[in-house]
Amino acid sequence: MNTAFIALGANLGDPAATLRAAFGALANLPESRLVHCSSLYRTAPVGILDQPEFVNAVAQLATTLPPETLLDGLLEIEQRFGRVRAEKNGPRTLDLDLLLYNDQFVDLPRLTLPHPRLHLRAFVLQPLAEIAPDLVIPGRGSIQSWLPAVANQGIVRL
Ligand code: PH2
Ligand code: MG
Ligand code: MG
Repeated sequence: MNTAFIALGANLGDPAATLRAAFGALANLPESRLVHCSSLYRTAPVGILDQPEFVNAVAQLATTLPPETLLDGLLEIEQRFGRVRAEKNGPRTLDLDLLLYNDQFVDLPRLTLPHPRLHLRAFVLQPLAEIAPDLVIPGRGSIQSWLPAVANQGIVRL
């Protein structure tokens, strides 16, 4: 069994309802079991600031799917939830990002692990630390050591 962490984000439609339904879709991925779901968090947009607030969360999966097959499954779920890829970093009905897969490093055109910006974003670090407080981010160190640096980013647990 492998451990994968997935970031969920949405800021169009009913983001909280979408994320709850997306947890269900993750639970139904083949060869996979949903182990933990974080709380939902209301978060200020990062990058493009002129867009609605996000709701974010993180899920932990136990899976025998290899990383790229899991990624295909995540993209398929995004499509099912009506994702349209318009502006990069712009509004979306559902974004599912593979954050970590065991302690593996992956450097492929369509998949970088660990996710290259996960340690800089409160909307990922806080929900991740909620479900995996003892996590060590490969190449970066303990999740606890990165939390203070993002304490000024607007994020509220729902
Ligand atoms: N996702 C982005 C860009 N900015 N900001 C917040 N708060 N939450 C997100 O999920 C998010 C973002 C690109 O994927
Ligand atoms: Mg993203
Ligand atoms: Mg994405």
